[in-house]
Amino acid sequence: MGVLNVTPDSFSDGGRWLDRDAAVAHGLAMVTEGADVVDVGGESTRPGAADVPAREELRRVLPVVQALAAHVRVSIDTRKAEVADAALAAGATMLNDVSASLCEVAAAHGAGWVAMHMRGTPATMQQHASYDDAVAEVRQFLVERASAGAAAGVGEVWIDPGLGFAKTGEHNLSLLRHLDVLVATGYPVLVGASRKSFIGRLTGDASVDDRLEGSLAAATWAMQKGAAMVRVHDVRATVQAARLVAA
Ligand code: HH2
Repeated sequence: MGVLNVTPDSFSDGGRWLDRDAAVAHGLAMVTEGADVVDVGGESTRPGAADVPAREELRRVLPVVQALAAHVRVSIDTRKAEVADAALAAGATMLNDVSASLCEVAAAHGAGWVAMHMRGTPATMQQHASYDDAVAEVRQFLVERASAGAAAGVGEVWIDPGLGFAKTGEHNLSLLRHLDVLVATGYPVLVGASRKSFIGRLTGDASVDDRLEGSLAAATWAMQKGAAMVRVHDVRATVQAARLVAA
């Protein structure tokens, strides 16, 4: 899954793909590099990010979703039902739902649905990074949400531990270390570690543009532990790693 943030402020690629044509070209380039899905988002969810009004989010994402849907499976990364509904109507076939609350919208469109674990909102989530047992609590939340999605009629339910969302670096590492616990639920697991700050911290404060090797290690680890998909910025390099893991 290649990341395409049509935002001015995403932590790693904010501002680069705000122009529609540049965003579509980047999406198509990721397809050429081997992405199976392009994940289009119009609101940054980095810690402390400001909310974006639905109208602005729609203005950013809809033309990009429309243009890419003819070429590749498109997923829409949003927390808003209104944006999800419009993007799925415009050709997206997967709803990447970091709020894990929009299963009805996915069901209404016959779309796939990713339930990601988070607490609070991006503005407040780092205040909620406290667990007795992060792996067990994340698992319990995701199984409950996934069952709700299936009951709502979603035929393709994914789960995602939400690395960096209401989590410390230690929580992220624990979830990666015990990813098999999520895989054992039977739901396909999506993991997004790409370029996240815990990778920077573990690699001598590598800047966001300098985390490729750490990101590849995290993606390779996740795939080897059974993740069915990884959400990444660097598609070409990750596809090469994925082919080796698969072989
Ligand atoms: N991470 C981000 C955004 N969406 N969706 C899923 N399912 N899993 C993730 O780990 C995930 C996600 C954050 O990364 P990014 O899109 O690069 O940045 P921003 O939120 O600043 O746009």
